[in-house]
Amino acid sequence: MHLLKDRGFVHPVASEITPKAVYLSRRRVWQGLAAGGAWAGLPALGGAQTARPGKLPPLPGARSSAAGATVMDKPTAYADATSYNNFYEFGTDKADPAQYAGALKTRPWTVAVEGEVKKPGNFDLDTLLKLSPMEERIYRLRCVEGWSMVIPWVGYSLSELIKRVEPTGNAKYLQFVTLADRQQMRGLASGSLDWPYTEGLRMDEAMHPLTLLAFGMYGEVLPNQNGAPVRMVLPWKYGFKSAKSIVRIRFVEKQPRTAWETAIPSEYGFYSNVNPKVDHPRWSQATERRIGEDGVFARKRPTLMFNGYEPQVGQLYAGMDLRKFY
Ligand SMILES: Nc1nc2c(c(=O)[nH]1)N[C@H]1C(S)=C(S)[C@@H](COP(=O)(O)O)O[C@H]1N2
Ligand SMILES: [Mo]
Repeated sequence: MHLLKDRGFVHPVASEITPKAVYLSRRRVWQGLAAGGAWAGLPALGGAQTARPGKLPPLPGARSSAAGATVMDKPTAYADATSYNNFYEFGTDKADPAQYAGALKTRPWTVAVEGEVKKPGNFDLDTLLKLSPMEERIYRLRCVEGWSMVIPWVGYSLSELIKRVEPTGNAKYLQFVTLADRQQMRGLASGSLDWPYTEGLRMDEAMHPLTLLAFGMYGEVLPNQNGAPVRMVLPWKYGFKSAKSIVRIRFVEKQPRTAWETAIPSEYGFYSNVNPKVDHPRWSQATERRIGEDGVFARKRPTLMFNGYEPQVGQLYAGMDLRKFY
């Protein structure tokens, strides 16, 4: 996949970040409201912490008790978080997902859970939504390109799902496979990655309480461009580990291939933990720019080890050479 580099599709350095205006067209808003009926069966959960943008059906969650789940930083504006995205299935420009992800049909939706588990199965979205109480978790998300956001996600720990399918002793890793449908995703026509987009985690990472299976953000269901109807959020890893629009979760014995590692192994590894001391081969990872803090005078923030979640996750990597396992 060297084509990727040659065509300039690979993550560029985000030297200038100018979030575009919100691209949610009137049509998208109406689609969202029309879809509201489908979400009406959800239990009403009180305690939402975030003011709703009023764009999509509500999906509130109670404030999470998971350690490290509440960040004091100010959340990124909804308009920015939903208009500056990486979702290559809809194009490689940051504005493409907001413009084109309206074509994604998020209902009906099924996630196949298979492989080294005693209870494999196809989980439809309604089943997943009711599997565990919804929690709101404010997480930092640091993209490998050098920008970051702070987003109030809604979901629950992936461990809740993992426990229910009862992994066998051979289950050492998880692979996440996301939707690849040419009818709905115009970006698939370009060879920017080997589709479907895949990601992976070691079992202990997948079981960590911070590892979130997310269905919503800002108190509402996920906008399509942010990975509707269900995605991962791994706050201590670079953003590309957080796979969007998941259709399959595979429990496997060997470390699975991932889309970015396959495309450019010299630049993207399996672990991809946020680490200010390990530079990307083409740029430094020591600092980051927070989306929404624009302009020439906007200060760059120092990037924190494990994106600031070191107290929670550092132990997972004790004794590992993080230069080697990047
Ligand atoms: N299926 C899929 N998931 C994906 C991507 C993608 O291109 N396809 N991009 C990743 C990258 S590089 C980032 S930074 C985050 C961005 O998530 P956000 O748009 O919700 O901020 O999604 C990740 N998940
Ligand atoms: Mo990213």
